[in-house]
Amino acid sequence: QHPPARSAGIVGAPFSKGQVRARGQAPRALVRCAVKDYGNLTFEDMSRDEPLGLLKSVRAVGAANQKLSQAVRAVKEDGHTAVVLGGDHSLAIGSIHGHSAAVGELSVVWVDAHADINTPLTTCTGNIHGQPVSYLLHELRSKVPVLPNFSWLKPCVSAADVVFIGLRDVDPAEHYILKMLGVKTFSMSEVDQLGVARVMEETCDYLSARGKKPIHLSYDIDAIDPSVAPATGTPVVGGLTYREGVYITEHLCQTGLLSAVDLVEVNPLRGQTEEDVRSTVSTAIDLLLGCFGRVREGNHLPDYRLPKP
Ligand code: HAR
Ligand code: MN
Ligand code: MN
Ligand code: MN
Repeated sequence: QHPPARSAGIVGAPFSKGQVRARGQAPRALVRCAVKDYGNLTFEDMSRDEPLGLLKSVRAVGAANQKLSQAVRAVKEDGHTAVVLGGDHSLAIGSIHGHSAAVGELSVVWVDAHADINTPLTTCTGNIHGQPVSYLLHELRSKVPVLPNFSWLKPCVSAADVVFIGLRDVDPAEHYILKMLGVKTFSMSEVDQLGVARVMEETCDYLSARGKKPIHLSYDIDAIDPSVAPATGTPVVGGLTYREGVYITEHLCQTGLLSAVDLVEVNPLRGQTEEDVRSTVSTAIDLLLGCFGRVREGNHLPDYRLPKP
């Protein structure tokens, strides 16, 4: 039988070895709507996972993403919109790879304070959550060495099919790469200049000019201002407002092309207070609901009828 038009298939990926700070189990706290729940993936501990140069937890990140890729592919083959609840942003490697394995060429909208496009050779931190985009791009194939537990991964996204929104903490090497590849970016400066409505208009026009491909939204909660979403590993001042953040999801939903969503870097252990955690999680939930058709004017089901007196 065929799943309904806007069903979500949710995969929990409580994986945090793409970064170093304390880890939290965000995923289950986020789940709320009428969905097929594929459960949380479990990731075995790697006993021997020594750093490779600066690179941390390479084998664990590689194995976890291979598993996630298979899970996302299965969700797509069942006909759902895939939702991946992180976990850190390194899991976009498996999520986007699995999505592309199921449906082919993708448009990617990357909403983030960071560009996450360091290569293993340009990273200053060694954290793989700062690198996933470089692993996925055809254009960077020759710049990314083959890493242990990553031999399953083939680049599957073209630089011209990616749009970044919300950038405000970009490393020099990342800036160089973005310029070299001519990647479309809307930093917070452009959000200020154009307004979020025009940013989304231009994002969708730009992507659809290359064909109406399924959209993969990779949403890092740190794109949102830390006054609203503080419980995250690498908060950066000057982010999207709650309203701008939600608008992005509403706009992408109404394209009808939204095919998979990652919601990452929500980390309850990084909140200073209960209220920090609550506002971060509730913002993440509202972003997901926006992806699935909730609009602020209100919603009702098509068969709703007024009660008769
Ligand atoms: N650019 C830095 C690095 O490569 C920081 C990346 C950071 N954090 C994230 N990614 N949350 O979006 O490590
Ligand atoms: Mn990120
Ligand atoms: Mn980020
Ligand atoms: Mn549009």
